[in-house]
Amino acid sequence: MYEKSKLLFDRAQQSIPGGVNSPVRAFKSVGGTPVFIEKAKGAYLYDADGNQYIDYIASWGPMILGHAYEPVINAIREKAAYSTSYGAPTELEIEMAELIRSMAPNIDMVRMVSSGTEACMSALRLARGYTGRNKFIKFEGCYHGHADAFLVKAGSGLATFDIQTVPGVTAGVSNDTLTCAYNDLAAVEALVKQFPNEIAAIIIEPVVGNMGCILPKAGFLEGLRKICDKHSIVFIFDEVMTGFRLSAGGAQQLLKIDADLVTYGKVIGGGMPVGAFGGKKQIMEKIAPLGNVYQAGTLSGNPLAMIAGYTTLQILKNSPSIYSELEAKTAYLEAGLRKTLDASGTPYTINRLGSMISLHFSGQPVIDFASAASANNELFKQYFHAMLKRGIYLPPSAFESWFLNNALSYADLDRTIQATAESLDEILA
Ligand code: HOZ
Repeated sequence: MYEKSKLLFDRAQQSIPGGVNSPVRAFKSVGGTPVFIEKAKGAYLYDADGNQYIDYIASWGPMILGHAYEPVINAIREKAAYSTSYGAPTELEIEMAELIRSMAPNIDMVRMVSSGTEACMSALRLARGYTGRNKFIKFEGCYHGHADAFLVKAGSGLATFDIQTVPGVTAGVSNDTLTCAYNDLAAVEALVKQFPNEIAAIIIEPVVGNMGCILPKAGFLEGLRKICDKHSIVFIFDEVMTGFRLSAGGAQQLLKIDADLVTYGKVIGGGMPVGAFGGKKQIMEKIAPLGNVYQAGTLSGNPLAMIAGYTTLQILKNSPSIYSELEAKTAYLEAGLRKTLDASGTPYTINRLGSMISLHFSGQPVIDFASAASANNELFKQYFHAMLKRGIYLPPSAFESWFLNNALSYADLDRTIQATAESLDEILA
């Protein structure tokens, strides 16, 4: 079933570390051979052996409209005829910035970069440059890309592979990274009291996707907003996963909370390498060439990346029904999974908001990293492989959110629910 993938994986390991260009793709924690993808269309992935899968990772978030979405592909094709990069400004970059501002109105200015990592790294530097302070608070199990400062108690691949400290990240850097449990407002208050006038920023995934999907408790984000206002701390929303996915205005709009700086990635690029950070004018003006907080990029605002992102965002902005369709489909999947899991008698928790959802094999509420980590993740590994065998491609880790795309049909969702029933029967027999 996976013969060609196995050969490709053997070959890949000769010249690519671990055979993959990003660790989360390696299936290392679930075991087995990663399937090598040849093509994708709509809601389906096709591997090198010709197997078809219903896709629940959507490239880890970006492909909200489905794969090879024609208006996006056509726009890229048309743009490519005019060259693939200029390293000089274009009108399209202005249009992109204006479109982002129209969708997230508290963003006065925005700078385009090429990844979510770059966006978060730059936003943190900017917050430090703006406040003249060094320390910042992040939450255990949140992942803000792989810049040094963020690799402390981080989620995603670091949680998956249980990497507690990262060789190469100096103590000097990580000493300025303060951490609290997600949803623990009292712990944040204590840190702010312990380090008066030293904390530049609080950065958070407003809805977490990097330890599975975890929702903020009522009042948690509002409480953080108040702390930031009171202590002149820059409040950064990492909307790399939630941006333009939970609503056209992202988590800010859905949860009705404005951050001071927001970072984007994934959906903003429509499947091309794009990130962005933006926010209040008085902060963004500190960025070079207006200010001295230096940040740059040869491929920032790249025309192919911009047209893919611009076309995707235009569609999302002009078709609000996409969000209600995605909400309805994900709620349908959730209800079907709950029914199936209830019938199996397995303890479980499902967390969901909009089109982000995750299943934890735990009878306890999953509200932070400790509760995500204490789930039966061995069972998740078995479930992952049983589903893969049935043509359902889930994230190969319990520490990742599933992302739905709008090309999924109700028949696909029914197949997924049925595959879950069969998988549980097989595993629990
Ligand atoms: N944020 C993504 C997964 N949690 C990143 C994907 C990757 O690291 O390749």
